[in-house]
Amino acid sequence: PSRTQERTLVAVKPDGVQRRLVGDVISRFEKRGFKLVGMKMLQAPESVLAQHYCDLRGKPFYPALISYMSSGPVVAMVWEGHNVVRTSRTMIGDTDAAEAAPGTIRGDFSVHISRNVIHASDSVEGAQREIRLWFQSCELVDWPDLGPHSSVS
Ligand code: DGI
Repeated sequence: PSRTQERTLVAVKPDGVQRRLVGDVISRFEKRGFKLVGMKMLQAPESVLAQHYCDLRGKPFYPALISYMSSGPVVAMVWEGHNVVRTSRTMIGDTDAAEAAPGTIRGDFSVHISRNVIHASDSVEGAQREIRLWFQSCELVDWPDLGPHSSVS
């Protein structure tokens, strides 16, 4: 049943929205077989960004990171499926664009770590924390998956 499936938070960052990459990102996750259970466009509040990146407070790039993430809307999504946290990290590629393999989202669309197009949670616990931070539970839709991926557990 879908409720026992893993979930992750994916967000197209302001540069990705500006560059019209939202559709491509959604398409990659859909084609991979993951199930979209939440999605919204928003201007991220600084309080959300501060909690989202609390581990990085104190890093020299932190102020620029918050300013970049506030520079325009983001598209936040919750994707569900077997091993979705780990597979999403593989799909987005290395944090540093120079290390991101071609074929990954960052490897195809980014040249610099500070404009790396997309976020995806890096652990199951992190994903749970981030989903709670970005979405209210009523914004997540538990629709029945009748497709070819429904029996994967
Ligand atoms: O989970 P990731 O986004 O792959 O990486 P992270 O959680 O270590 O860092 C969050 C974001 O902070 C990352 O997507 C881009 C930015 N960042 C991380 N390390 C650096 C950085 N930005 C700059 N300019 N320099 C860094 O060394």
